[in-house]
Amino acid sequence: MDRKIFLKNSLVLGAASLLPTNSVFSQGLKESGMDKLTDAEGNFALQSLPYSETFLEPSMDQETLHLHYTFHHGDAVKAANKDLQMVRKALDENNVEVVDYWTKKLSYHLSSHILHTIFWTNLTNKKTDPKGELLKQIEKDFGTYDKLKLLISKTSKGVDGNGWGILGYHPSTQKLTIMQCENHEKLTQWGVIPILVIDVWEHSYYLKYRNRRAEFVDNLFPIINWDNVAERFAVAKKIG
Ligand code: MN3
Repeated sequence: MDRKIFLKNSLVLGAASLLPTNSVFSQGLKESGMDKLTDAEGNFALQSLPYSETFLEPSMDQETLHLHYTFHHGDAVKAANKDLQMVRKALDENNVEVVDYWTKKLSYHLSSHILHTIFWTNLTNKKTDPKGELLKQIEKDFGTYDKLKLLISKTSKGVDGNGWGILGYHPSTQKLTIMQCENHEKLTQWGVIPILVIDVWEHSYYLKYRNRRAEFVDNLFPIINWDNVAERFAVAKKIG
């Protein structure tokens, strides 16, 4: 697609109004406790964004959001389907020599799909703050909300190469924990359920912020949807 057509399409998309709040993302979260990652046939599927592409401006510009969602997240979904297919094909053909390669690819692409799906719902265009049970848990595990902010901000800014800053809840220990994820799948703590994820891959910010990752992370804080984080926290606690 040339740039002219891309911009025209983007404007049309950008003009679309905010989708209903009961989008498939939060619907899936509410009904099953899980984000909707697959379609009716069980294939990994990219769901619609829960808002228009201009909704997060100026913190996140429309062009970045369009490219990020459509191509970075979208292509990861396609690739995860292929990876899984290739593992099955290898088993069918009794060719287990290649499963090592496709298993690693699946881990990378499916983790990307999972984290991006959470990421879109973690953002909104108005300021919110943690309250209620979530705030109590934050104070128990980190002291204050400001200390948590400092920790997740520092962790996100400090990722080596591409990756994520993640706040998660660990049902087994009943604690919130901060993780610094490299790529999409490295440095996890098994069993932790991510409730807030911050994408610090260069594709998240390079068009608008260039090399200034720290500025991007700082500008993301005012648009974090703490209501969505609280909803995720409540679901994660039920699982525990
Ligand atoms: Mn990304």
